[in-house]
Amino acid sequence: MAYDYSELSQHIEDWAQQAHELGWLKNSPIPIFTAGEKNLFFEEGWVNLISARPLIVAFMGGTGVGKSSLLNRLAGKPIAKSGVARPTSKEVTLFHHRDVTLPTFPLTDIHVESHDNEVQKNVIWIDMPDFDSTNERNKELVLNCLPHIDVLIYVVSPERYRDEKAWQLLLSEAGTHAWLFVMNQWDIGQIEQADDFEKQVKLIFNAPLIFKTSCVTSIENDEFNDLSETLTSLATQKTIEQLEKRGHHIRFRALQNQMQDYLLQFGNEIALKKLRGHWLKNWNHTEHQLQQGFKWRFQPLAENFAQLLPFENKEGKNFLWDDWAQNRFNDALNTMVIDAQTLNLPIVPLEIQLLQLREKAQKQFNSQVELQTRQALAQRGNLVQRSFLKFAAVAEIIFPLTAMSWVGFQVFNGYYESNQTHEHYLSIDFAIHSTLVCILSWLIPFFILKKCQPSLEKCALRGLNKGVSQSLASLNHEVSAVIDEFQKQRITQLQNAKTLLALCESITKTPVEIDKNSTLGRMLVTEK
Ligand SMILES: Nc1nc2c(ncn2[C@@H]2O[C@H](COP(=O)(O)OP(=O)(O)OP(=O)(O)O)[C@@H](O)[C@H]2O)c(=O)[nH]1
Ligand SMILES: [Mg+2]
Repeated sequence: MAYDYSELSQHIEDWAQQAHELGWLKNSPIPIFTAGEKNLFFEEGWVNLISARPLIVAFMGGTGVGKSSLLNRLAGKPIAKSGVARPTSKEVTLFHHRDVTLPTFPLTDIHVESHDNEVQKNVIWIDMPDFDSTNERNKELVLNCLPHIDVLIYVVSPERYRDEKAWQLLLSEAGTHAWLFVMNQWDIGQIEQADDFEKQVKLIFNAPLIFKTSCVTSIENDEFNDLSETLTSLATQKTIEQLEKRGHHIRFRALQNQMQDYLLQFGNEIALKKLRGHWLKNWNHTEHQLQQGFKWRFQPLAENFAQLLPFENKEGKNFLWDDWAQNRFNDALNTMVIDAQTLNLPIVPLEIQLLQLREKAQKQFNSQVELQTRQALAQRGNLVQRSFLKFAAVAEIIFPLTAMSWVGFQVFNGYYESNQTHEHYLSIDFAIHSTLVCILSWLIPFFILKKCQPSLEKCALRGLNKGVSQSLASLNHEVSAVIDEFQKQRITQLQNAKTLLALCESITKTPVEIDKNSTLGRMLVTEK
């Protein structure tokens, strides 16, 4: 799929931005994403007679090597400040054909001059301030311009061809631009100096194009015209397209490298598995500690319940889960975060989710324990106990009634029989026994009910025990759910990152073909 650099870089930037905000990436997205496609030095839809966009060529190098003098020579008039004061140039001078429509520059310190030389129509020449002076603003100006330049002319003088700062810039930017080299002030140069400079440049470029020029005194072997012709001959649609394609390629590769760095920040599945294992161990210890720490408060709390006193303690705080318990829980969670860090997992998304859990732990724990205790009080005893007690309550009514009915029947029957047989009516023994049967049939179930009914205090104790165990288990469950969510988010982020990386790779896998023996090829560092 053909993909526009700015479109993909925007996707990556958006993705990296949200991933950074959610804590998955340590640093905010690198500036390469925001470099954008828009060139600083010409308007995209400019109206003129030129078919291709102009080639943007800039002089760079240490102070006093003659960059401004070279541009002035090209212009045939002193358009850029040149002099003995160091550094001389503090602004960018832009020299262009009048047909080229220039944009409104976002940068200040840009001085613009135009010409009507048809030969130079397709080239925009730029004189930049020095890169090695003490003036930081100059350096910043150069760095701002760099991404928008096609060809950099590295200017040195016989005296200053080993300039460290300019050389470092060349090293870091070698792969991203096309380069030409100029040894200016050749009127005062020695052949050994030129050879030494060439040797130095060949450390980076296979067959560099080096021109020797003199801007003050005219000399026989001056190569200024060759330099100018080389550049004007390069300002064709084909070269510009090749350079642009290569530029995209390089930037996609930079995006790709950045994405690969990002992927490393997500940790791996094995680390996540280990994190779960560490948490379980850690929690077993904390859970035991918490249970031990709560126990001493069970008895006074159960007594409070038995007397139907309010649930809160004197300070009005909820019972059981106090600062001590919160600190133990926080310690356990902190240990997990440290473990995650040691296992190279991103900790911020984990911390964000754990924060909610830390905040709600007290409320959740206390309300769960309270509910369990209330339920235990409402339904005293276990199922067997409760069924037996129900039976005893029914028996307390049924048994005496049955006994009384039986005694009544015996009394009636005895009276009837004694009338028939004229024998004694019921004996004293019967009266005593039947009274006893009636009393016992009520007394036994009553006694069972009285003795077997669990006390409120006992029920409260049972409820507290059960509530604490259940609430701690549910806290553990919630932490596991946080790890699950963390894993889920990690997979989603990783999938998005891998899709974007695959897009970068699909673009960078075919290198831009430029003949390395051509003029342009000699100006480029071979892509690795
Ligand atoms: N001998 C000799 N002197 C030169 C040549 N080119 C430039 N100069 C002198 O070198 C000095 C510095 O020239 P500039 O063109 O201002 O140098 P620059 O590289 O633009 O310097 P900055 O703007 O400070 O970065 C001036 O005095 C020029 O006259 C040359 O070819 N030969
Ligand atoms: Mg200058």
